[in-house]
Amino acid sequence: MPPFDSQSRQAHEARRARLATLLGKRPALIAAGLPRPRNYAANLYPYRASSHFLYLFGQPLRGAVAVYDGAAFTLYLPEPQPDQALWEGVPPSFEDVAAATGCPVRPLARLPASVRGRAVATLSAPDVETCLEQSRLLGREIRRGVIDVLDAPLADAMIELRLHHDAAAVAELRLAAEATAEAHRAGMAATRPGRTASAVRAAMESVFIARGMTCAYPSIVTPHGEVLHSERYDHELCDGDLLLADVGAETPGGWAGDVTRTWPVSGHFSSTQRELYEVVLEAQRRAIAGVTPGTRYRNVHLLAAQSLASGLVDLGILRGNPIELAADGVVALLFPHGIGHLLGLDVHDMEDLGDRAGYAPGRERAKEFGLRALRLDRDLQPGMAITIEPGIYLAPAILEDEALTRVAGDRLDRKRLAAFADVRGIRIEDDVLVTESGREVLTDAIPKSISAVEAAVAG
Ligand SMILES: [Mn+2]
Repeated sequence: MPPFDSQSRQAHEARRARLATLLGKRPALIAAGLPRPRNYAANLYPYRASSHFLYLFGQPLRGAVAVYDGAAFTLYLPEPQPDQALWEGVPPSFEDVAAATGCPVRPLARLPASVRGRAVATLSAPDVETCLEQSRLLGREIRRGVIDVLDAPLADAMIELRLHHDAAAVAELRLAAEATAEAHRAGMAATRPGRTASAVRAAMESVFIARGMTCAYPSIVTPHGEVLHSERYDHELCDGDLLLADVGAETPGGWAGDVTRTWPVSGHFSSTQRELYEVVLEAQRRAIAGVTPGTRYRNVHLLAAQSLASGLVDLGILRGNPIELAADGVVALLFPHGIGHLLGLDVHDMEDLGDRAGYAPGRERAKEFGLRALRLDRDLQPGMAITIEPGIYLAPAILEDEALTRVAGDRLDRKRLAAFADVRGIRIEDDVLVTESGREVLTDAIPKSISAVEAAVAG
């Protein structure tokens, strides 16, 4: 069990007290989740407790299950196995866990009796094995990705809590941002023509490992930025390539950073790369300036899309009115994803609860290409953490699709676009905390302007 100070304990006790207030007398079960096997039962993926559990208890207690009985929380833990100390070290005693968390601890075997005959809410896990365990403990079927009527008040209570970050959460996000910043600087400095993307990835992720952290999501480090979630690292980096790195730390407490930078392998942007980079950077600058309490997030997305449109019109790539180009989805052919998402214990925070978390009640995802990839549409409020990540991609998967590109008509100048062929994908992403007066960019320390990026690559 990682060290747990009394301040951290108090922060988690306060979160549980707030959840208890929101739930009232309605009982609930929160599972930390089971370890997941890789290829055979004894070879496991690194254990990651559920974010809801981490939010309330702060400790990745394998297989733990918390029960709120309508008045107080109890933690149920699997009994230590006879040879566990030999293979894994001495497990923390129930007394140790109770002292660290401030919550009474009982053996897991006693849980079913404690909830028998009661309608207990829970949140389904993202993996089937944990859902089956929840089903067994509660005596009703828990289906992956399904929020039953009984479970909805618990889901809504967790969303209400986790949507606005408390001081302890903001401190964790700052830790993640700091490590993420160091990783990006290390990645820039490690970039040279002739190296592979994996070498740059190693330089970046080693920063996390050295800090006892891990990656918040599979790193994207690729000269093929047009493949939005590429997990290939074998490309050799060539003079003239741009390298796109979307890499973020996860703190030992489970909190995420999520940053993208795009830099030239040679250390110098070509003139065409520079022009498109400046368009993305300006869109990001405007979108960040648009982050204020009360602003609807979808409008931040549209602001960025309009800014991209205006830059692309100036370069002769698009023709028309920027507001119409954004509204009609012409910009989406080059910027096919949303401007960002919630950030917290999950890199897409609370995406396990579906659009219930990201979309305000009464708002639904758009159907059209581009806007349908927007993961968040709430009015921004102080304490929310979000990402702002516009991009421009010359993606054959889109541009060669006749049906998708029909909307553009003659408003997309393909001949002019072809002049920018040394750009495949540019994305610039920062983590932003909404404050009372506006915003704070948590990842501001990472080189971003053309001159700062070029200097960082030169080392
Ligand atoms: Mn992101």
